[in-house]
Amino acid sequence: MRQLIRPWRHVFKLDPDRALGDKELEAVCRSGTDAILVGGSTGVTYDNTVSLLERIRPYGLPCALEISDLEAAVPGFDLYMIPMVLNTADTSWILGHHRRAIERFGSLIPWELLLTEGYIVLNGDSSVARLTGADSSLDAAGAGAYAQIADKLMNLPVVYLEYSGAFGDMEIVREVREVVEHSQLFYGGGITGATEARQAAALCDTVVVGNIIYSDVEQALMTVQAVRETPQRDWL
Ligand code: 1GP
Repeated sequence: MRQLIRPWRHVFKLDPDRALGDKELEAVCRSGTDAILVGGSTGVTYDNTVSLLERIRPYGLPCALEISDLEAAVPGFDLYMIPMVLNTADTSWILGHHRRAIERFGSLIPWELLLTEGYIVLNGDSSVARLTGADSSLDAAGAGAYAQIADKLMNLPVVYLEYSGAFGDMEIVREVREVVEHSQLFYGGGITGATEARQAAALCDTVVVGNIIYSDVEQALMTVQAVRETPQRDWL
């Protein structure tokens, strides 16, 4: 599964709990993005996840489910991304929900389709920060330390810098870039057009675009080309 996501430079994240018209969904799926990630912090259910998957499937691009609620573990995705929030004191978001999932689903879990994401939640005003009790007041050294825990101690395939809803501090992102050697570095948060998309793409392996799809799909579509045109710099 690491190989499947390796080439992903641009990903659209779709929230099953938010309405998106057929025309807009088609534009997103035909935009040239590398993959669709389905996920959200609240209101994600089995039924709304199934119905979104059914609408995306005809377009034939890779489709991953980011599991944030056990009730919404829907079969049929290409890949399952399992968040572990590293910067929270609430261990249920690191191990607790994961333990419950394994106790509940046991041998039904398709381990070969799972990838773990080491989440570092950096926007204190976001739903994900409130939900998980994340300590978002980290400076660059703190974020970099968590990133190295994911990259070097835990050997996680993905480090996810999550600024959901607000464009991040690129100095923090840059410092994290410099210390992450093996994990694929995802950035998500507040990308509303080409300019932010380019900045994030220069520093990160994979750029995730969410909210703007729902408020200005044309701007969202511009981010695909912007990411494509941006070379990843050689940071190390
Ligand atoms: C959210 O990282 C993604 O989980 C994308 O963030 O919705 O702010 O684009 P936005």
